Amino acid sequence: MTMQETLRDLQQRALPEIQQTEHPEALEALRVKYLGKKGELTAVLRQMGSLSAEERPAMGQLANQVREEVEKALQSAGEILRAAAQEKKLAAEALDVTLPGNAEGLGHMHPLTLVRRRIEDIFTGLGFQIADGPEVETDYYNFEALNIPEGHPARDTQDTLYFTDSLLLRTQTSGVQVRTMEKLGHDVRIICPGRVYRSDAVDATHSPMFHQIEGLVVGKGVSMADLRGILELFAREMFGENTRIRFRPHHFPFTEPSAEVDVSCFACGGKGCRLCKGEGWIEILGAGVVHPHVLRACNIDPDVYSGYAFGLGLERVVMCRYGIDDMRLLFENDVRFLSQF
Ligand code: 2NM
Repeated sequence: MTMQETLRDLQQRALPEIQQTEHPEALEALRVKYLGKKGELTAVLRQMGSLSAEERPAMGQLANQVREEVEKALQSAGEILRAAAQEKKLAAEALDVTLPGNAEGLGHMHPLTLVRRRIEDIFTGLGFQIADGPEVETDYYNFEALNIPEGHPARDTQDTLYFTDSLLLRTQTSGVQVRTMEKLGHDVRIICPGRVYRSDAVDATHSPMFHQIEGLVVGKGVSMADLRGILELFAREMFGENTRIRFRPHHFPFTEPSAEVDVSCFACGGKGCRLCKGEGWIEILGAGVVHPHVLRACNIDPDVYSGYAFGLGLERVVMCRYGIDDMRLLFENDVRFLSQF
């Protein structure tokens, strides 16, 4: 073959080969094969030295034409391949923006939170402040200041979770009330919602952690009658305006006199039903007039000032209110249960 024929042959093979290429890598391989440093065109150009001075310009021109043709073919094949790849990618990523989205559930309050906030609303509406304090408490604030002396059964390690002899997980929120009386003196109107701990095994009615809301009012002339009035208002707000309350005598070390407080059953109105176990009444609170020893421990003169206090178990109120018969449901966080509230 003459050099001219070799060049034409090169072009004739290269162009269809380039046009049929389907992959960018194959296209690059063809560039190397035909135009690369060790490629076919370079090989032909190396032989130019053997031509005469007259032949050389025409051959040079032809070689340049062939190079241009091959480059143009590579260029346009490249563009076509890139466009096709883009098409394919767009098709694969196609997104119908008119489809409905996947709605994320917003979630809502846990029933314990719902009822706690309801109770907080009722008492703040009656002029109470909300107080809180440490869950790790000293034996002074959890027991001593509350007229529960050493050796009292309530201090038993079987009921109380101790860290050391004098440091424990609070078994009631009363420590917060003692701290508040120490700080504010004889003008106190608070409720203390919070977690409390007892050394109990888990069953349908017990949990080693549960929630209490305690209330405390201290002032001049504060009496059992005021306690009764406030609890009646609370019960009507919480359980309906026809709700009645009743006091039964009881004993607490930190109050004297003390009472357990029942509300008339809000399911049957007092006639007796499954919820109140035929009683017509449901016990939800403990309460009483703050013991003089407790006031004195807080530097409040019991001959001048008096107070009342009460406490309720939040889980119990939630269970009564929603007819839940197993406390474990409140702590297992099963969404199928929780989503009903
Ligand atoms: C209850 C029942 C009766 C109570 C007493 C006090 C304090 F600090 F004033 F002495 N705080 N909470 C109290 C009284 C709590 O829970 C069933």
